[in-house]
This record gives sequence, structure tokens and C-alpha cells, in this order.
Amino acid sequence: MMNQSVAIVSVPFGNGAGTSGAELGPAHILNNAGLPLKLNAMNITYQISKEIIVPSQLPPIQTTNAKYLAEVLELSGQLADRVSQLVAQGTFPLVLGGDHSISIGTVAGLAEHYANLGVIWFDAHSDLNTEETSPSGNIHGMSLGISLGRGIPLLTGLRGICPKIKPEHVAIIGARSLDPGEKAYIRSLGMACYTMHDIDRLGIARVMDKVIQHLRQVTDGVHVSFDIDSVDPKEAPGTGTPVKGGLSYREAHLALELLFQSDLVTSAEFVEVNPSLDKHNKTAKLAVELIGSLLGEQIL
Ligand code: 5AB
Ligand code: MN
Ligand code: MN
Ligand code: MN
Repeated sequence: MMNQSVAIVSVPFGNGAGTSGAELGPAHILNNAGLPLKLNAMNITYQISKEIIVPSQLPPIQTTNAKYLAEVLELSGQLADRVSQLVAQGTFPLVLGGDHSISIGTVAGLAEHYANLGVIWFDAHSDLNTEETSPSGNIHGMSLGISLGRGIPLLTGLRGICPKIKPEHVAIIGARSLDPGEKAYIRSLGMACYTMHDIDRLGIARVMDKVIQHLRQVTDGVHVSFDIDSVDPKEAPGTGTPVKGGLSYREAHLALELLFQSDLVTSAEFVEVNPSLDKHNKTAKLAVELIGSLLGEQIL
């Protein structure tokens, strides 16, 4: 049983991604795929927090290679405020994206409460690009790096805490598409990055056991940042940057079931559901099912 009340925050923001549509994710997860019904069936207490107001058409900020920086900056500040308030109120923040750039705000809000925040980053990608290494200029491919203090100072310096998280408190799970600059950065820091190769060899249960055992010793809170593209496109077709060879339906569920059992997780976000690219709302429904597993849904 979840012993905390869940606070759902909708963030209909898609400007951090190269393909539009992720901004429709929260409405589809809540209304079409029925997240409230799932939580009711699980007897989870929850509140639907006021939707974040998404900025648009702000005066541009000059950058070398970061699209919609002004919008991402404004959004991140708002979301950080909200997440920080929700933690202060004792609720469990459940943030619905939106593209993965929103994690910049989520993590900034969490960092005000956790000096040693753990982050489990489920993703086909590592989102560690800078303006210099990014092939696209899309900020959703830079967001984990920004929380680590790498890249655009306006974003890394948000709320006066930099870095928000430490590399030894991060675990990337499901990676299979890394850019050269990201690989070099991961290697140079010796950051935990469980690729699909590692998951094939060890099995997802052993990977999760390692991650949980390590984070239990070194962190004071754990945030799960779940990019739906970590799951194989057969199960999650509705996402902007799909990569074949991802987590199976059962691997994704088992990973989140084990995280529930660990009792370590203090917040979560589910991002990159893109209803415009989806088939029969399959990906939004998958997100609802996965949220169920993370919050303790039992098979028996
Ligand atoms: B996502 C790519 N590495 O930087 C880039 O979906 C893709 O949040 C980033 O993981 C994908 O543009 C960002 C090629
Ligand atoms: Mn991502
Ligand atoms: Mn991704
Ligand atoms: Mn993506």
C-alpha cells in the first residue's frame, strides 16, 4: 500500500522535443487512458494538482544550439515551485509529461528537499547532451545533463542549487541510443548506465537489485524519471524518438514492481507519451499500467 497521498501534476509541454504532440500526453493519460480509475481501483488517495500553465512565444534567448530555451526556462521555474510545494505538503509528486525537458523543473523542485537525491532514468537515450554535443538542439536530449550541472548555465543554475544531483546517485536503465559526446561523458564519470545489452545479460531483476541496493545506501530520496521510449516500440509506439530493441512489457513492469517493493521511491514522472503518434491510445494506456506497478498494484 502507498502510505502517502499522490499529487498528480499535468505538464502539457512539448517544445523540448523535435516532434510535436507530447504536450497532449497528460490529458490522454488522465482522461482517455483513465489514470484516476486505476488509482481508485487501487484505493490510492490522490489529488489532481492544478495543471501547469505552459508558456509560449516568449521573446527568444540567444543560444548556440538550444531550441525554445526561453519556454523551457519559464516552465522549469514554475514546475520546480509546484513540485517543491507538494513535497513540503508531504505528498508524492507524480508528474505527467510532456517531453523529457520537464524533468529539469521536477528535479530542481526535488533538490530543495533532498541533498542526495537518487534518480533512476528509464530511457532509450541518456539525455546528457550539451549545446556542443547535441545533434538536434532539442533540450529533451540535454535534461539529465542539466540536472548534473552540465550545459546551459541559465538552466543548471535554476533555484541557486548546482548541480541538483550527483553522478553517483544516478542510474540510467534501458539505454540503446547514445550520442558520442554522451558516451564520453558517461565513461569519464563512471556513471551507472545499464544498457539493453546489460539487461539482456543480467536480466532486469538483477539490474534493479543492484540499483536499489546502491541507492538505498547513498540517497535520501529517489525520483523515477520514466521516458516511455525505454519500452520497446511494439508496446510504446506513441513516442517521438522510438528506438527498437527496448524493454519488454514484462521487464518494464517488473522493474517498477521491484521499485515499489523497495519502498525507496519518493516521486516519479512519466514522459514522452505522444498521442499524435500513438495507435489506439496504446502508449497512454501503457503509462497508466506502469504507474499502477510503481504505486503497488499486485497481481495476486
Ligand atoms: B528523449 C538525441 N540524443 O539529443 C538528441 O526522448 C535524442 O527525452 C534525444 O530521451 C531524445 O536529439 C530525448 C538524438
Ligand atoms: Mn528522455
Ligand atoms: Mn528517450
Ligand atoms: Mn523520446
